[in-house]
Amino acid sequence: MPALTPSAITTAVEQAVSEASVWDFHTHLYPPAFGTAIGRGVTADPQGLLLWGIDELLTYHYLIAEVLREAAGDGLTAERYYALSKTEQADLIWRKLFVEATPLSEACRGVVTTLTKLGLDPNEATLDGHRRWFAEQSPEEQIDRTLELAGVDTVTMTNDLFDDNERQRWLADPAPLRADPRFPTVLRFDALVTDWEHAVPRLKAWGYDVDRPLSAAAIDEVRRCLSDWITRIGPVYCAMSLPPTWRYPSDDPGVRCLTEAILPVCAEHGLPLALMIGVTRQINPAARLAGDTVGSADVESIALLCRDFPEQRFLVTLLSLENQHELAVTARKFANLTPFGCWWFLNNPSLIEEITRMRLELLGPTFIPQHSDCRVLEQLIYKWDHSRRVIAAVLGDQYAKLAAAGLVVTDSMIERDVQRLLYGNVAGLLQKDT
Ligand code: REL
Ligand code: ZN
Repeated sequence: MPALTPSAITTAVEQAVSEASVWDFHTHLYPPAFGTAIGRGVTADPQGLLLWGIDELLTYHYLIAEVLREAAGDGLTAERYYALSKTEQADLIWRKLFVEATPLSEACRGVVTTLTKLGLDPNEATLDGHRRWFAEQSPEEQIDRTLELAGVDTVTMTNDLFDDNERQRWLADPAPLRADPRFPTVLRFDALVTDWEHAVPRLKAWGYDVDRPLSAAAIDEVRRCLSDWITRIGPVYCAMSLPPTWRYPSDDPGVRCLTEAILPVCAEHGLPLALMIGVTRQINPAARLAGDTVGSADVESIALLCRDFPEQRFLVTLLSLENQHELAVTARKFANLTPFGCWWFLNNPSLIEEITRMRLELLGPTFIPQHSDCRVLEQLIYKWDHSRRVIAAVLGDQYAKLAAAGLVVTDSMIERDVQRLLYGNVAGLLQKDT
């Protein structure tokens, strides 16, 4: 293949990145079998887990945090906001953040990108027309349309053992919940490691004979619980999020649960473990989901865990910007550690650019640049559109530097790398065909 010129490199990278299929490594999205509240032909399930449509897009917790700031001068408080109906909440957010103010933030711009790509006008003064359009779509066709527009092939779910609503659905009938191969499952169980005291009564109520001091018999019961759920939901990996205060090693029952129950079960089933570290939950409880914040994690704890469990594959994302360099360097030391995504407060173009550049320079193509963390289906459209542009710019610069250094940069080289970064690295780690 002929060497590409500098301007041909830019075009080739932009095209390859915009056209590549994505495996989204971490989302909070679900297929319609988990229930949904709206849509043509739907039996409305108000507790349904599939969130989609204009009201959900606007009441995303990122935008709730923003309207609470924007409208604080009008006397809006979290209590007053949550006392409104969902329709009223969405109307308020539209008016305050999109009509009376310019939607300058990344989360606001995301709504603009999403509506435009769906063929809807983001300049409307009210939401009536948008609501009518969404009500006419069936969830199935909206999933197909959204995945097509976003260029996303696979949407990894988060299936939380401690979520009563979701657990009941799995206990009732698991088959339809794991029937759509576009939505692989993930077993998530934060409380086992972050809140053992509260996990104990829950596990007991589910028929697992555990105790607070975590006796050897209780460890066996935690293992039995995890194995039962792995059999029931068939996850592609296990996952947990941890606070910035999390440390390893430690005598803490949560850490013992990790090393004596979770990691042995992951090993037995050949499952990777994802650690999402750096979230302090509910710093502002009144704001509910919008009330979580960020803190710096202890990267040495991750290094020691990777050292002590060399056969275990760890996928790690950290919430604070300050941790990113140390994480990338730690990944150079431990081949069983893969950094993934620019999580939550880092999912902004300026930060994605800095982090992706750093990871590429330190790790080459051996990381997962992004995951969407979407909670609302159509967010896939903007999150991947915005991230792809940044990833293409960073990659393009790196190829240009390589070409200037004397390497023959070709189309097939670019296509191979882009495929790895957006799909193949995830598929390889989860041991699926690429
Ligand atoms: O999976 C998590 O723990 C977090 O990503 C979520 O709790 C968070 O609310 C999410 O919406 C962030 O993007
Ligand atoms: Zn998440």
